[in-house]
Amino acid sequence: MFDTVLIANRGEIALRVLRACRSLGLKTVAAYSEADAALRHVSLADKSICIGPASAASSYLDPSRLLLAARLTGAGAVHPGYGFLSENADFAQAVEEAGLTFIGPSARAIRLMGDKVSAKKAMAQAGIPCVPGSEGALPDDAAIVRALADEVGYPLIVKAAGGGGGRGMRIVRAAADLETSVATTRQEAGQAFRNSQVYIERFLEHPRHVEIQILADGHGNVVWLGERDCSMQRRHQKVIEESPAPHISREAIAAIGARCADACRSIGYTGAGTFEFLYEDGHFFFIEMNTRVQVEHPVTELVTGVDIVREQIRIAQGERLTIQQEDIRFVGHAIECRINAEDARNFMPSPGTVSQWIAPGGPGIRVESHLYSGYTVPPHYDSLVAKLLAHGATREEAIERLKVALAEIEIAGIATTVELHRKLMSDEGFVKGGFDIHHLERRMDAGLFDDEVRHDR
Ligand code: MV4
Repeated sequence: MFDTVLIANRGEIALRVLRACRSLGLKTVAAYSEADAALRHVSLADKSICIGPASAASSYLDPSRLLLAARLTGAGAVHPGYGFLSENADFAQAVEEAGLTFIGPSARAIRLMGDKVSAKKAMAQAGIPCVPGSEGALPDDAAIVRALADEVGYPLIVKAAGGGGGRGMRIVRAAADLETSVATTRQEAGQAFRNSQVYIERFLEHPRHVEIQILADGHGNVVWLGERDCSMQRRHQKVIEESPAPHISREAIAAIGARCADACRSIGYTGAGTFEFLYEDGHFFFIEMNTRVQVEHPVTELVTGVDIVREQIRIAQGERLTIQQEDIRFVGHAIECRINAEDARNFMPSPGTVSQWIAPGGPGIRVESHLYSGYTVPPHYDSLVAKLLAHGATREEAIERLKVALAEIEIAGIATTVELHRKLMSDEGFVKGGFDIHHLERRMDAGLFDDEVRHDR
């Protein structure tokens, strides 16, 4: 079994993985790009190795460089974090074929879920409720497509089998637009994903995004760890996540959670996983499964007390889950604010040197960040620089704690989304809870930042 883990990622998640490794007595190797030598986890790791230039394509996205780094440093396992190669089935397979352990599901499971058509088929088969749709990829025959679309009804959404996370989709509101929309989505999908297969679903107009976290070991043990409401998003980028999802009954969550756990057992899934659902009018509709650890996993850690990254690594070691479903108690309410190095008004990236970083603290506060005073945020990668979480006995207490923390947090030298979060903590829709996936964009269009706009004039 492995005693050294290669961390094939950067930023806050690399630090999170390093901490989990240390808690298990494992050694770590930081594989970093030329732009990332100053990262916190690179200094903390037992070994570090530069894998290439700043460009992700020739560093964090290059399987051969990561495998070479593992070989040169004696690492026996690879943790991919999120993004980059975390959901690349070929990479997971290459890691296994090199005699190393991929800390994640099998390449087969990643491949199954990476193709959204096969994922939906497998889940429908396993008893998971899905958005009504074409039940498979669309054929080439225009008349058959027209008939399928009439059956599904309008508005509908055309999605690429190789897409996901908001990439490669197109809404169709009338039959007259069907043929061109399908053709264009197909064409774009062929270019972007080298897979021109597309499928259709009924388009839900005002859903919430509610996801279920699961953990599965290699001994047939599977637990569901409750849900996260990720409806507060803009341009498919989540901004705030929370658990429990406001105004959804615990019975409904327990029912869908148990179904997700059963589905994992039936397909032989192992590792951490997230079932993404759209929730509308009291019903859950499966859309995708994520086969990686997610940015927002600490929300679930706060309400369950389970260390998800530690469990991921233990599962990869062949160990059993440390918890059973009966042991899991959902305590209080947790909310995460994603803090990005961006101008909150237009979400333009704002890389640069952080002249001052002062992390907030206090009861129920958790901060996940690689920042330190003097650190320079490079322009080459995702702009997430910190996650601020609060846990409270109630949702109201979690919001109060976030307000206190957001008032004292200091990130000087770069623009961040801290001010957006300060405003959102007092936004009527957010405070009520249960808003849909379009709320934030609606709210920003309606002038959430009007004060600043006036100052600018
Ligand atoms: C949908 C939908 C409405 N109806 N599918 C966007 C991200 C990707 N995971 C799937 N997405 C959507 N699929 C049907 N049948 C609306 C969205 C959607 C969305 C979903 C979750 C979070 C934010 C979103 C923002 C816009 C659209």
